[in-house]
Amino acid sequence: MTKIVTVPTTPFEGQAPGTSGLRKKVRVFQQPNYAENFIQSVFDVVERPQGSVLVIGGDGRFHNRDVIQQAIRMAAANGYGRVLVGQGGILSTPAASNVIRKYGASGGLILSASHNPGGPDEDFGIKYNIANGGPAPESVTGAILARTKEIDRWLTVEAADVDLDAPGETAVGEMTVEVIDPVADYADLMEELFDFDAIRKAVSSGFTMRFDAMSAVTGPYAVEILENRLGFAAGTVVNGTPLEDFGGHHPDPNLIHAKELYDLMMGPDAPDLGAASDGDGDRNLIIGRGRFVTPSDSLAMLAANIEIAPAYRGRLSGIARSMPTSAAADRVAEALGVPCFETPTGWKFFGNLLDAGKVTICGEESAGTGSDHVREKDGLWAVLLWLNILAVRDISVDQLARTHWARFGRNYYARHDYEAIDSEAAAGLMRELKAALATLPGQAFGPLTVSHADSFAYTDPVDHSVSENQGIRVLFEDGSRVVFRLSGTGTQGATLRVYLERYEPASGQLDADTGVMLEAQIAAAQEIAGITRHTGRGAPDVVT
Ligand code: VG1
Ligand code: CO
Repeated sequence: MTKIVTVPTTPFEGQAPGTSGLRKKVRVFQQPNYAENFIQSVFDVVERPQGSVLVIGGDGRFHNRDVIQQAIRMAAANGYGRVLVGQGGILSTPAASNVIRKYGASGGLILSASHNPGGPDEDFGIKYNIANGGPAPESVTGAILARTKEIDRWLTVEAADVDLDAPGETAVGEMTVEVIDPVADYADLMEELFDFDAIRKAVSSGFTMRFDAMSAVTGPYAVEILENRLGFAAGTVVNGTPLEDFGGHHPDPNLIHAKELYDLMMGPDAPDLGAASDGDGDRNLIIGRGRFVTPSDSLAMLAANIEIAPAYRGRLSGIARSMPTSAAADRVAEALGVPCFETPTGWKFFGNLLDAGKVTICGEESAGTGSDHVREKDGLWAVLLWLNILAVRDISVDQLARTHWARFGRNYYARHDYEAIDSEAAAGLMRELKAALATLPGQAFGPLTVSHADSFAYTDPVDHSVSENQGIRVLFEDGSRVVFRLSGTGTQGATLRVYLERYEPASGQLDADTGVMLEAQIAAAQEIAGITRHTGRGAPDVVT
């Protein structure tokens, strides 16, 4: 029954699966054998007993259903016993992580390009998660990449498409495919973690919110949890129907792409809380009435208050943040007497720490926050934790932020992205920067003097694996810093990310303008890296 497709002349011309799996234009994925070779490479290298369970789901973007049908036939030919697939081909990234863990799957394929736009001319992506529910670690993605370079055949069975909209079981070859409710398990998990009664009470006393699902995957989850289970008014969730092209927008919950939400929250008709999530549901944006909370601050504020939520009471073991994320969380860890870990960018680096119980909450500056409840960052989880804290403390987002800064001080923070720049120019910039590292300490850039500069390398505290070249850090004597990194998730040219940070103690200016506070760091970054000289760009495309 197994059919072998040989592809001797079209070896996989992929890139290293980056921070989050493989991302390319849809047209690239539509080439004959392209997605198949990648999926087969995964099946060839990942550990799994014969007859294993595989989870498949995606964010509903264009091309989702086609790849799911092909992946199902290939799973059958590769000896899987059962595939669990979300109804309609839908599973948010955190929901997929939960399904993998809950049903003891050997892994899962998550089809998404996250916050990248969707549609026939836009982006698609495939990512493999391992049995703990988290993104495959570098040892696995490295093996997948090596396999893609030599693959010469993929296996499939001849079978009709499965009806992805009809819940229930179908046989495909010797394998069983079960179409599952994508929302129920996840919503139940959230109800176990948080004090839904307290939130419901706040809602009935007039607490209001808007959740912008950005026409991406979280719509059905948000409607079920926020409107049906927590009692928020119908219409609280906007853009709640997943669309194949996300309505033509970037499903990226930041101040640029969620501008409408931002404007609402800064205006006279703002509800108490504004929130949004990205294409695949793992990111979150939090805006209070008149108060935007940076993701780095959100991590620190959630960590400081996490024990308010029932499932976390008395069990904050540690905090982890990615290197470019601000050090706001470090101050909370210090005050609470728990360890703080600094990892490279990408959720896969949190997996071992979470599995070993070394940390309970983790986060990234790119709007990702999560905990040990799954092994992915989780957008709605962060929104619910905020809701739980605000409801129990009976406090506004703005008040909470001010109280936090008055205790811990404030880390002013911004990220400047230079998108779709020439790949060679970007590589040249990083190369030059790296070569100059040793000469930087002691040099002055305006009012700032460099105290330390390095290329970030990380040794995993659990398996001792080493990851090098994870970004250039330049620290200044006043404790501020700039960080330079090239994105691993773009699909066009290169994206340079410049991360800027400055700490202001509790006795300092706690309500100043971020752009003004970071002026010296912005100028220093330009001078140190020669951004304009290398890229021809005078200003960043996106500031978050
Ligand atoms: C970006 C973010 C990173 C995040 C990654 C995946 O990576 O900076 O923090 O983990 O996206 O997020 P990069 O390499 O482009 O900077 V998602 O929401 O795409 O799964
Ligand atoms: Co995402």
